[in-house]
Amino acid sequence: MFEETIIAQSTAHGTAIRGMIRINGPATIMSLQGIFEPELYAESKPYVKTGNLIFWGVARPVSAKIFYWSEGRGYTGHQAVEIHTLGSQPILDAIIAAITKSGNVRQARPGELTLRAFLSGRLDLTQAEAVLGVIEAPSQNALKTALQQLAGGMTLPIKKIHETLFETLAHLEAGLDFPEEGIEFISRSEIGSVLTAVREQMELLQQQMMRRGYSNEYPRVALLGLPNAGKSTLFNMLLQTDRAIVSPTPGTTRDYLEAEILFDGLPCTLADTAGINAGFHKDTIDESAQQLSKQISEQSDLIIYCSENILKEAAHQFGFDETKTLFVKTKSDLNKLNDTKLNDMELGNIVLNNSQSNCIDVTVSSKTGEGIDLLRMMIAKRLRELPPDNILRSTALRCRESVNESVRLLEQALEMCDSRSPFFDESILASQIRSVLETLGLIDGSVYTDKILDEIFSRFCIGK
Ligand SMILES: Nc1nc2c(ncn2[C@@H]2O[C@H](COP(=O)(O)OP(=O)(O)O)[C@@H](O)[C@H]2O)c(=O)[nH]1
Ligand SMILES: [Mg+2]
Repeated sequence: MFEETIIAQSTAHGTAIRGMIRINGPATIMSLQGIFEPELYAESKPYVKTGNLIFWGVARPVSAKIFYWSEGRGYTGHQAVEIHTLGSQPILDAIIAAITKSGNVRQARPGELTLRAFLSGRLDLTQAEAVLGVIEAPSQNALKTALQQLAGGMTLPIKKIHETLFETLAHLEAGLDFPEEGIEFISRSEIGSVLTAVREQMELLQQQMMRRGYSNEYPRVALLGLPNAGKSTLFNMLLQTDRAIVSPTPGTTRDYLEAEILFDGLPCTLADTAGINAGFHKDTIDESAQQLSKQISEQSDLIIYCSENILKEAAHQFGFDETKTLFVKTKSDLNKLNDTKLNDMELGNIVLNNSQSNCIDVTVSSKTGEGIDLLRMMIAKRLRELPPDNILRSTALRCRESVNESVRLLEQALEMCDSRSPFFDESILASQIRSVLETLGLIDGSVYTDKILDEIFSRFCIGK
């Protein structure tokens, strides 16, 4: 496929001050003959040239800058140019039409340039995914994650594991080559301790992927609290719609709703959850709703704990992580008498203590709108403080299976190394380690299938 030369507009379609077109492949320079002045040559070093584009259909020459990369250089490692010129869409269309007319150049498919970069070893698969992560980053934090991954954030740990396993395999196989001499290049227990260390590194990777697999690219914010605390009303208030079903009967929200929402320009996924059951209905639906709340709180980056009477102990009872919780006192328009009554009903064994009120972060009323803006600001502040993830979600979802499978295969290899196991066959262990390597290779793309490539690169747009 590298014999083909491809072309694509890399800047967005439509009006812009500047536009950029990429050509990639062996006929790149040839394709610009008669189109760009002065004449260009396929030199051995990259260069930048300013000149004019001259072609049929546009009356006057259009000034342009050509950035040239020789074979072995640049993003893809192939001969390539970028044409930087006016952002006028008709001009960009005319350039592409003139260049493709020769028949030596065809339109690039989505993600084809990054695919070329991958196939020629300039990027591994996790980095290719990070390219998309950078382009599509919805926030500063998401961008940090993508840039870290692009810089090789995942490549390095996986390379290390690869190297260790390869080395072990080499020792093991060296021993297999000299069976008569009885030379042992590495002992069973030595292999065992190497594999134990590798397992630790892989488990770390596994944990990161599990965590990342929960959330989308946006941080997750969940409204939690007892039934009737006013979560759904607050959800609607924050969304300024009537998406959540609000009802005066406790425990109506048994499923949960999600919406993407901006707080001070920061995107997040806000989830309205089922109330945490405090003994209202002990039926099975409530148990599963409660389960769901617990799960959501674990998977959230920020919890908005809602209660008409906030007590830290209440959240404590449900096992929340207080460091990622905002305590919101709801229904501030209601009077104190009502509060006490509801509090007794809600919390049963927990006695209302006014000194506890200092754990309230903000007091709101969805009826009068009191405190809502402050709450929005506090959420935004917390979102800004979240640490960036170290793996993109798309990568985590794609690789989770492979990591789980390689941990499983590695564990089997470890069992073989156990001195208590009566059976030890070095060649079986060697093939087991090879399976681990092959499965791990799916992550960085040292092993790949057309299907994997298709799934990744079809998500790109043309010109990337
Ligand atoms: N007075 C008053 N009532 C509220 C407020 N927020 C919610 N409610 C009422 O409290 C009840 C339960 O609210 P809901 O949002 O369904 O609670 P959830 O179970 O936590 O989702 C409903 O009757 C709401 O109208 C508020 O700020 N002030
Ligand atoms: Mg509700």
